[in-house]
Amino acid sequence: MRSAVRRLVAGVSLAAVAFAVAAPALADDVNVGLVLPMTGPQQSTGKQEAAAAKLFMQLHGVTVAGHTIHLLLKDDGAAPDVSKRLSQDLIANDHAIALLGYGITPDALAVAPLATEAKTPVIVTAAATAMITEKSPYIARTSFTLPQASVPMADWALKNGIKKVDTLVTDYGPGIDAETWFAKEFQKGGGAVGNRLRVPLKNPDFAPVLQRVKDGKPDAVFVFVPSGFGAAFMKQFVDRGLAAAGIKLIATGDVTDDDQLDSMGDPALGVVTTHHYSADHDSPENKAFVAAFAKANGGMRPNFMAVAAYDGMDLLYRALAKAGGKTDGDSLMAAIKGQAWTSPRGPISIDPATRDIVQTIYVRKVEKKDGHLFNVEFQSIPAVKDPYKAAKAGQ
Ligand code: VNL
Repeated sequence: MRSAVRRLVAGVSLAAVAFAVAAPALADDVNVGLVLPMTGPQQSTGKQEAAAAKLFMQLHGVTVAGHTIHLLLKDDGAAPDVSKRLSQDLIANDHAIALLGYGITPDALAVAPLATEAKTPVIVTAAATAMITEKSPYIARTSFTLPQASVPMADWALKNGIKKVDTLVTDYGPGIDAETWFAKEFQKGGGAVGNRLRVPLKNPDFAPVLQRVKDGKPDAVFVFVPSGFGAAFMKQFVDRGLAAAGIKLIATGDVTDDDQLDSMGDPALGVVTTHHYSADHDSPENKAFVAAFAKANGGMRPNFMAVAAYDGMDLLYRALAKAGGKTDGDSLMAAIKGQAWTSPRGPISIDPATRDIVQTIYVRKVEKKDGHLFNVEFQSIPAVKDPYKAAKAGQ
């Protein structure tokens, strides 16, 4: 088992070397680590994010503030012990100036103490449990937080005649955040929360919990599953007859993930979700991003993981430029705080107080456009801060 992991990792490291051959060998070459699940159940996140980080460098060059960037891609298979070991290697042996990636929450938590100890900036581009950024002053984030996506879903449900909701989430950090923050907001507005159901992260079986939802007859079920599990969930939702029983599906956009949405077919039509990115987002920045991503990756559609990795690279480049080429952790973190720009997803910034992302959350509905399913945005809530940290700060 261990040697199998090592062999895989060695394979990916070779790919990482090939990644960087275009860069000339200069004295001021710097390494940047990208730690992602390229294998295992979370591999769609790795595939999307690695493609997006690579695209950013293709479009913006490999040189910034006098440094030539070498991106070293490592496969952690989403296992936190492997994440930690690979990150330690990148810091100690490759002298990486920053680490990006971390597909699921336990991976990001495993690297937090290393970031603090080595004063190495970690830009979390996937994991989305709210408290991750509190675990080290050297962590910033370009993905999102589950409270950020879930509170607007509760607000929308309250305004749209939904009175009783069951929640169904994956049983770990982000799922518990989604359940907690949806329920709190929905109840505050007068809504009733029925069953609070959870499925394991590994090999989830949706059938028994969906039966309980069906039996309880709520107006809607609010769902979070991590990226890559949406299609399996949607199939069970339909097979178990929930849609036929008139129970509405509302969710964070992790469920109607652009990586899988088009393969879910007509049962996904009409599903309303809240999230920070849709491949259908109507802006010149996004149209250029989607077209370039598709061109470089055999027609692939970028999802919310891809845009977070693209923006993670953008954040690093911006920080290096602002720090005047300084690569120490304190200079880079100071330059990361307060960065603001227009991403393919819309306007974003890094909250200088929390190092977490502030962004627009969109309400979207699955619709068919030119024969393909998309999350079509129809409402937007600008400049949403992570509600968990905002509440703690008394905001
Ligand atoms: C997490 C959150 C992972 C949301 C996800 O997909 C996601 C996490 C892999 O924090 O573990 O969609």
